[in-house]
Amino acid sequence: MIDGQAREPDYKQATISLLPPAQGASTPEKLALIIPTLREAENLRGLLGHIRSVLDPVGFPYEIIVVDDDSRDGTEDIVNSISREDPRVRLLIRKGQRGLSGAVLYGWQNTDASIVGVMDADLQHPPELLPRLIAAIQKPRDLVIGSRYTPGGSLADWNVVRKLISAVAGWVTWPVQRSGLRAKDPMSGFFLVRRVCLENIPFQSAGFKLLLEVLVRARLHSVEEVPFVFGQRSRGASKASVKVAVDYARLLARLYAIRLGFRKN
Ligand SMILES: Nc1nc2c(ncn2[C@@H]2O[C@H](COP(=O)(O)OP(=O)(O)OP(=O)(O)O)[C@@H](O)[C@H]2O)c(=O)[nH]1
Ligand SMILES: [Mg+2]
Repeated sequence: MIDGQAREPDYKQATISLLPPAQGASTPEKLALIIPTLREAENLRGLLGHIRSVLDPVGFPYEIIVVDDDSRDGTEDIVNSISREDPRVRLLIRKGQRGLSGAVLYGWQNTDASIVGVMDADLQHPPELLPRLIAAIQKPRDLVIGSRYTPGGSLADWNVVRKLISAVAGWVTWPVQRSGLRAKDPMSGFFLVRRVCLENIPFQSAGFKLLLEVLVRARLHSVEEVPFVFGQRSRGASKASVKVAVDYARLLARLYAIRLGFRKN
């Protein structure tokens, strides 16, 4: 239990699947960009304005869905005031739950868009990259990743220890990733993917590293990485923790077991 109320998903059990559209229903060619938030009010107003100003000139239909885990820090007022003038900006509040991957999956479940994506709220993911990600997925590609490890990308001013941990956490995914679909930055939290590639696959709702599971398990035929520079968070406190590292180790173990045929899901 966190804050006496909110609950992390049970790692062993909790999975979330995206269902295909009901028979006869369509998935409009549209991007649904999820922004998972936990106490990010001080970053949010600036971020939402910034994303809209970057996406509007692109001319590709989009919606922005903030999935907040009941932060009670003013997030609701900020997003609702923007939603009133622009209904493409929506707020979903999860009560009594925690978890980054689960929040993103919940957002994806609550849209009919053909392309779904995610970016952090703390401005470590530059909105200016979004037009390049959209252009790349329209080539077409199944999955497009904002990448810190492809040439031109970097971790900017991170300290050496954090850079090393990040690099090692990426290297250990190499055997579990699929040949021809490997990404240099499988830990990125900034990516777009075609919804059809995800449908009916049970994804783990605990943890932070949904992209790795998408890379290993989604029905992908093409992956492209677009470089960006990952800076420091703008304001507010980091949500990364020891639990995030433990969940990551569990996810890796599970993906290795699936890859080696010891388990199905
Ligand atoms: N809804 C929801 N969002 C979360 C949760 N945990 C983290 N987030 C959001 O996920 C994004 C990434 O979290 P960060 O704290 O920035 O993690 P990080 O980028 O690895 O760490 P820093 O570099 O220290 O910022 C942010 O937008 C967070 O607000 C959660 O349990 N629920
Ligand atoms: Mg961050």
